[in-house]
Amino acid sequence: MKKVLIAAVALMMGASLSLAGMGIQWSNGGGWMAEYGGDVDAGPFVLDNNNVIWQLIYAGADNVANAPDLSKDNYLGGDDSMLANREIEKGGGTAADGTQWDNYLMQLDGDVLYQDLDWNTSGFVYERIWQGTPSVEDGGYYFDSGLLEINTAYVTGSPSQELNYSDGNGVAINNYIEGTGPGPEPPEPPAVPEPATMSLLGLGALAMVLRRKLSK
Ligand SMILES: [Ca+2]
Repeated sequence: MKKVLIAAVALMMGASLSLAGMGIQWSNGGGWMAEYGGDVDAGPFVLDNNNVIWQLIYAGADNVANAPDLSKDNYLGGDDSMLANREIEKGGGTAADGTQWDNYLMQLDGDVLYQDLDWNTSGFVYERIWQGTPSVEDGGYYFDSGLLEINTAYVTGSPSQELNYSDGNGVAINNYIEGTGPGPEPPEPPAVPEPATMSLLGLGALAMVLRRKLSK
Protein backbone atom coordinates (compact mmCIF):
# COMPACT_ATOMS: atom_id res chain seq x y z
CA MET A 1 0.00 0.00 0.00
CA LYS A 2 2.82 2.36 0.95
CA LYS A 3 4.61 1.62 -2.33
CA VAL A 4 1.47 2.32 -4.28
CA LEU A 5 1.07 5.64 -2.49
CA ILE A 6 4.69 6.65 -3.21
CA ALA A 7 4.25 5.69 -6.84
CA ALA A 8 1.04 7.70 -7.02
CA VAL A 9 2.69 10.77 -5.46
CA ALA A 10 5.67 10.45 -7.82
CA LEU A 11 3.30 10.18 -10.76
CA MET A 12 1.41 13.27 -9.66
CA MET A 13 4.61 15.24 -9.19
CA GLY A 14 5.88 14.11 -12.55
CA ALA A 15 2.61 15.04 -14.15
CA SER A 16 2.56 18.49 -12.61
CA LEU A 17 6.18 19.10 -13.57
CA SER A 18 5.59 18.18 -17.18
CA LEU A 19 2.50 20.37 -17.27
CA ALA A 20 4.32 23.55 -16.23
CA GLY A 21 5.04 25.65 -19.26
CA MET A 22 4.11 28.87 -20.99
CA GLY A 23 0.89 30.10 -22.48
CA ILE A 24 0.98 33.35 -24.37
CA GLN A 25 -1.67 35.10 -26.40
CA TRP A 26 0.28 36.93 -29.06
CA SER A 27 -1.57 39.53 -30.99
CA ASN A 28 -1.39 43.20 -31.78
CA GLY A 29 -3.92 44.95 -29.62
CA GLY A 30 -6.64 45.26 -32.23
CA GLY A 31 -5.37 46.16 -35.68
CA TRP A 32 -3.82 49.51 -36.45
CA MET A 33 -0.82 48.93 -38.52
CA ALA A 34 0.19 51.29 -41.28
CA GLU A 35 2.67 50.27 -43.89
CA TYR A 36 6.15 51.60 -43.22
CA GLY A 37 5.96 55.31 -43.96
CA GLY A 38 2.19 55.19 -44.21
CA ASP A 39 -0.45 57.03 -42.22
CA VAL A 40 -1.71 55.17 -39.15
CA ASP A 41 -5.23 56.44 -39.84
CA ALA A 42 -5.37 56.49 -43.62
CA GLY A 43 -2.92 53.79 -44.67
CA PRO A 44 -1.71 52.24 -46.83
CA PHE A 45 -1.86 49.41 -44.30
CA VAL A 46 0.76 46.79 -43.80
CA LEU A 47 -1.01 44.12 -45.85
CA ASP A 48 -2.26 46.40 -48.64
CA ASN A 49 0.89 45.95 -50.69
CA ASN A 50 2.79 43.25 -48.83
CA ASN A 51 2.61 39.86 -47.22
CA VAL A 52 3.49 39.71 -43.53
CA ILE A 53 5.70 37.35 -41.56
CA TRP A 54 4.85 37.53 -37.89
CA GLN A 55 7.12 35.81 -35.40
CA LEU A 56 6.89 34.92 -31.72
CA ILE A 57 10.49 34.84 -30.53
CA TYR A 58 12.33 33.69 -27.41
CA ALA A 59 14.91 36.34 -26.58
CA GLY A 60 17.51 33.77 -25.47
CA ALA A 61 19.79 33.62 -22.45
CA ASP A 62 20.93 37.22 -22.90
CA ASN A 63 17.33 38.43 -22.36
CA VAL A 64 17.76 40.81 -25.28
CA ALA A 65 15.79 41.05 -28.51
CA ASN A 66 18.68 40.92 -30.92
CA ALA A 67 18.61 42.77 -34.22
CA PRO A 68 17.77 40.53 -37.19
CA ASP A 69 20.37 38.76 -39.28
CA LEU A 70 19.09 38.03 -42.78
CA SER A 71 21.69 35.31 -43.31
CA LYS A 72 20.30 33.21 -40.44
CA ASP A 73 17.28 30.96 -40.12
CA ASN A 74 14.12 32.98 -39.71
CA TYR A 75 16.27 36.12 -39.93
CA LEU A 76 17.03 35.87 -36.22
CA GLY A 77 20.13 37.48 -34.80
CA GLY A 78 22.12 36.67 -31.65
CA ASP A 79 20.83 33.83 -29.49
CA ASP A 80 17.17 34.41 -30.31
CA SER A 81 15.00 31.51 -31.43
CA MET A 82 11.57 31.32 -32.98
CA LEU A 83 8.70 29.73 -31.11
CA ALA A 84 5.93 30.23 -33.64
CA ASN A 85 5.13 32.22 -36.73
CA ARG A 86 2.32 33.34 -38.95
CA GLU A 87 2.60 34.05 -42.62
CA ILE A 88 -0.24 36.14 -43.95
CA GLU A 89 -0.70 36.82 -47.64
CA LYS A 90 -1.03 40.24 -49.23
CA GLY A 91 -4.46 41.71 -48.61
CA GLY A 92 -5.01 39.59 -45.50
CA GLY A 93 -5.87 35.97 -44.96
CA THR A 94 -5.58 32.94 -42.74
CA ALA A 95 -2.28 31.86 -41.19
CA ALA A 96 -1.29 28.25 -40.62
CA ASP A 97 -2.32 28.47 -36.96
CA GLY A 98 -5.90 29.17 -38.05
CA THR A 99 -5.91 32.84 -37.13
CA GLN A 100 -7.41 35.17 -39.72
CA TRP A 101 -6.39 38.79 -40.34
CA ASP A 102 -7.49 41.69 -42.48
CA ASN A 103 -5.33 44.17 -44.39
CA TYR A 104 -4.43 46.25 -41.35
CA LEU A 105 -3.74 43.23 -39.21
CA MET A 106 -7.00 43.24 -37.33
CA GLN A 107 -7.92 39.79 -36.14
CA LEU A 108 -11.02 38.34 -37.76
CA ASP A 109 -10.97 34.81 -36.40
CA GLY A 110 -8.98 32.10 -34.66
CA ASP A 111 -7.16 31.49 -31.39
CA VAL A 112 -4.03 33.55 -30.74
CA LEU A 113 -2.87 31.40 -27.81
CA TYR A 114 0.56 29.82 -28.13
CA GLN A 115 1.29 27.21 -25.50
CA ASP A 116 4.24 24.99 -24.76
CA LEU A 117 3.42 22.93 -21.70
CA ASP A 118 6.96 21.59 -21.40
CA TRP A 119 8.67 24.97 -21.38
CA ASN A 120 10.55 25.55 -18.11
CA THR A 121 13.22 28.08 -19.07
CA SER A 122 12.95 31.57 -17.68
CA GLY A 123 13.44 34.57 -19.91
CA PHE A 124 11.51 36.77 -22.28
CA VAL A 125 9.53 36.59 -25.48
CA TYR A 126 8.70 39.24 -28.04
CA GLU A 127 6.98 39.62 -31.39
CA ARG A 128 8.54 40.68 -34.65
CA ILE A 129 6.39 41.61 -37.61
CA TRP A 130 8.02 41.74 -41.03
CA GLN A 131 6.45 43.85 -43.71
CA GLY A 132 7.01 41.66 -46.74
CA THR A 133 9.58 38.89 -46.95
CA PRO A 134 13.00 40.34 -46.10
CA SER A 135 15.81 39.81 -48.55
CA VAL A 136 19.47 40.71 -48.55
CA GLU A 137 19.01 42.52 -51.87
CA ASP A 138 15.97 44.57 -51.03
CA GLY A 139 16.16 44.71 -47.25
CA GLY A 140 12.91 45.04 -45.40
CA TYR A 141 11.09 46.59 -42.55
CA TYR A 142 10.15 45.10 -39.23
CA PHE A 143 8.26 46.05 -36.12
CA ASP A 144 9.27 44.72 -32.68
CA SER A 145 7.11 44.50 -29.60
CA GLY A 146 8.49 44.97 -26.14
CA LEU A 147 9.75 42.03 -24.08
CA LEU A 148 7.39 39.94 -21.97
CA GLU A 149 8.81 37.90 -19.08
CA ILE A 150 7.71 34.29 -19.39
CA ASN A 151 5.61 32.84 -16.59
CA THR A 152 6.78 29.22 -16.55
CA ALA A 153 4.04 28.21 -14.13
CA TYR A 154 1.39 28.17 -16.83
CA VAL A 155 -0.74 25.07 -16.92
CA THR A 156 -3.69 24.30 -19.14
CA GLY A 157 -6.66 26.31 -17.99
CA SER A 158 -4.71 28.83 -15.92
CA PRO A 159 -4.68 32.45 -17.07
CA SER A 160 -2.45 32.93 -20.08
CA GLN A 161 -0.19 35.90 -20.62
CA GLU A 162 -0.86 38.55 -23.22
CA LEU A 163 1.73 39.92 -25.57
CA ASN A 164 0.60 42.69 -27.87
CA TYR A 165 2.65 44.53 -30.41
CA SER A 166 1.10 47.76 -29.19
CA ASP A 167 2.58 47.09 -25.75
CA GLY A 168 5.94 47.58 -27.37
CA ASN A 169 8.31 50.47 -27.59
CA GLY A 170 6.14 52.45 -29.91
CA VAL A 171 6.55 51.90 -33.62
CA ALA A 172 10.10 50.65 -33.67
CA ILE A 173 10.81 50.40 -37.37
CA ASN A 174 14.26 49.62 -38.65
CA ASN A 175 15.46 49.95 -42.17
CA TYR A 176 17.82 47.48 -43.69
CA ILE A 177 20.65 48.84 -45.76
CA GLU A 178 21.39 46.70 -48.78
CA GLY A 179 23.41 43.63 -47.88
CA THR A 180 24.74 44.94 -44.61
CA GLY A 181 22.16 43.78 -42.12
CA PRO A 182 20.38 46.25 -39.94
CA GLY A 183 21.23 49.78 -40.73
CA PRO A 184 22.27 52.18 -38.01
CA GLU A 185 19.69 54.45 -36.52
CA PRO A 186 19.57 57.58 -38.65
CA PRO A 187 21.77 60.15 -36.91
CA GLU A 188 20.16 63.18 -35.37
CA PRO A 189 20.71 66.09 -37.73
CA PRO A 190 23.21 68.53 -36.21
CA ALA A 191 21.66 71.67 -34.81
CA VAL A 192 22.46 74.13 -37.58
CA PRO A 193 21.17 77.63 -36.89
CA GLU A 194 18.66 78.88 -39.41
CA PRO A 195 20.00 81.41 -41.94
CA ALA A 196 17.79 84.07 -40.36
CA THR A 197 19.29 83.29 -36.93
CA MET A 198 22.77 83.46 -38.44
CA SER A 199 22.18 86.92 -39.87
CA LEU A 200 20.66 88.10 -36.58
CA LEU A 201 23.77 86.82 -34.79
CA GLY A 202 25.90 88.61 -37.35
CA LEU A 203 23.97 91.84 -36.84
CA GLY A 204 24.34 91.49 -33.09
CA ALA A 205 28.11 91.06 -33.36
CA LEU A 206 28.34 94.03 -35.69
CA ALA A 207 26.29 96.15 -33.29
CA MET A 208 28.61 95.24 -30.43
CA VAL A 209 31.70 96.17 -32.44
CA LEU A 210 30.14 99.50 -33.45
CA ARG A 211 29.09 100.22 -29.85
CA ARG A 212 32.63 99.57 -28.64
CA LYS A 213 34.10 101.80 -31.35
CA LEU A 214 31.61 104.57 -30.63
CA SER A 215 32.20 104.46 -26.87
CA LYS A 216 35.94 105.00 -27.33
CA1 LIG B 1 18.82 37.42 -27.41
